[in-house]
Amino acid sequence: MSSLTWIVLSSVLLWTGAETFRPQPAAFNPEPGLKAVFTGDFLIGAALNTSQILEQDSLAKDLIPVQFNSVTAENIMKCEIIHPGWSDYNFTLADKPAEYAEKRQMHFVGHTLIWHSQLAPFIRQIKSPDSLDLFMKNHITTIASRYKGKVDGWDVVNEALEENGSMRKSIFFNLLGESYIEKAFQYAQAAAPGTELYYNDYNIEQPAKRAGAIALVKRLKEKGIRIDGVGIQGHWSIHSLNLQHIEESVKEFSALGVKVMFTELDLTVLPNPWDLRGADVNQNFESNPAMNPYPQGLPDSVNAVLADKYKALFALFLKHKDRISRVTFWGVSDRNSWLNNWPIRNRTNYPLVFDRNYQPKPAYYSILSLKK
Ligand code: 9MR
Repeated sequence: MSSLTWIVLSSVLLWTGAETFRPQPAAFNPEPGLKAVFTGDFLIGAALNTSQILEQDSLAKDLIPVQFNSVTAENIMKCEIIHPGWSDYNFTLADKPAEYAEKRQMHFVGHTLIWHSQLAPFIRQIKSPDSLDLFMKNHITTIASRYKGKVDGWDVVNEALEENGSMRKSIFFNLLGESYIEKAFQYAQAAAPGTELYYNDYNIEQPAKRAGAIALVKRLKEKGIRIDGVGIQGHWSIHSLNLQHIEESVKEFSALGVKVMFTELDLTVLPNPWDLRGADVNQNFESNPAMNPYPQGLPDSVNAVLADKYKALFALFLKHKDRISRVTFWGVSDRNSWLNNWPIRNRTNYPLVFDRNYQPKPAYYSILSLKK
């Protein structure tokens, strides 16, 4: 092929937009990463999706072990995957996060044993308290025993409270009453005595729900049932981050003698549809461009607000580092965040500290700057 033909051919290919000719962004792997910078303060974790756990995502593969020292499986240890039928367990995928963490000697959080959501369909058919109790016992015993010595801490019960602090009317509560929480922790204790046991929920930094979580922890402790930590999920917004509530919660939970951890941290930058509800309940949020204002990229001004909020949050975490054992982000990069699809599908959100190409955002540097 003459050089002229080669030049013409490659120009045509480039002009037609063949992706393969575009250089991929280089992996970003600064040493030290977040985990090293916060060593001695608290663990820095991330929830990993399946392709990250299976190391099919090459940028993530390099970045995760440098930045994080704790992992949580975002979905693949949940009931619907791990326990699809009464006596049917499927560990093919669920074993992978344990292997991932073990290979890298990372702290590993089991998420989650008892949760009303992402349940296998057969559980909805259970009508008697005894059968549901037996399900809980089998489920927790089988799973917690399998990962004994591999899982460092279990989210034993997830999201058992309503916003007003009362018990959520889940299938577990409806059939077993609030004692299902005690049973869950007792079954977990019996199966994995050396593993930390947590209660995990969102919005429990807010006063009413916080009071419900405090009462729940106290009930367990009064009955001599072990609970080691409370996970405040931390799905927050740059528009309404309430540091005072968070600080009060850290103090009040740790005063109960449990570790406090932030287990699912992300900060949405997008408008919240519920704020607009009063105006028009029939509003079609899905097709409303006002609800997805940054499809092409986050303006610098909003990126700066995100960085400021993360900085203030981590400054608070550092202030209470003696009470906080772990801070886990709910995802690694903006590309895979669940917040691109909730509460409205197909939006472009920017809630994490790594962008869609796993490059650090101003928020990443703002967090690191606290330790300089
Ligand atoms: O991030 C998870 C998302 O991929 C799932 O579709 C969703 C299903 O309910 O669960 C998300 O993770 C949730 C976590 O397990 C518990 N706390 C709230 C999280 C965000 O919904």
